[in-house]
Amino acid sequence: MRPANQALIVIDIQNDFCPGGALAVAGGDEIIPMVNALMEEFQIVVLTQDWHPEDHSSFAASHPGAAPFSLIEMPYGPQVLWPVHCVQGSGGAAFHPALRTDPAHLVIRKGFRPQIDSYSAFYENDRVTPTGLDGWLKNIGVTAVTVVGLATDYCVAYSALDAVSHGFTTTVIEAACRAIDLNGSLAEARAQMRDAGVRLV
Ligand code: VGL
Ligand code: ZN
Repeated sequence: MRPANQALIVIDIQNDFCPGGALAVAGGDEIIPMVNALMEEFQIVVLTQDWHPEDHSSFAASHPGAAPFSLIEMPYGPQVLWPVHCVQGSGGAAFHPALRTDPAHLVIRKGFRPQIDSYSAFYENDRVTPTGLDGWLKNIGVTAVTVVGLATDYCVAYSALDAVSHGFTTTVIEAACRAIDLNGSLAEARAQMRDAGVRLV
């Protein structure tokens, strides 16, 4: 068992990010046995769940004429337009049925504000609107986090970068993650994490 100051953060292992889902990450479901086993090792386990209203501004369908995976400029900066995914209450937004959810102590839902996307478990994409996770972890004495899940180059990377910048000793277990890898996004995310002091193992 890991010490009580270490938390496991499991990012977005939802049907829509697994094969057959609306924004499927190749091999997304392959990590589930490893993640289930990791949850047994940690005394604090947090799950995140991407949780969008049906007309969310990160969906290409909300922007007439825009193609999925194109980029637009939002008030907070560039934003990839995604296929409709993880709509609140839909089957696609549910956790993958093979993922054990009973070991979780907290489920953070993110991306529920219509005008802002939220990749990180800590902050929305405007980089200032918090989810509350930083305070929750610090309040219970967590100083180190291990991040796993989907997708390595978006929600996992953004979460790990926020964790390390907020003072948590941060590790990403790459074998327990899978990437979208859009236009070199995986290499860029790995370099950014490394430069920021995230341990990639
Ligand atoms: C994610 C794109 C859009 C993720 C979520 O979980 O990495 N990516 N929403
Ligand atoms: Zn999303």
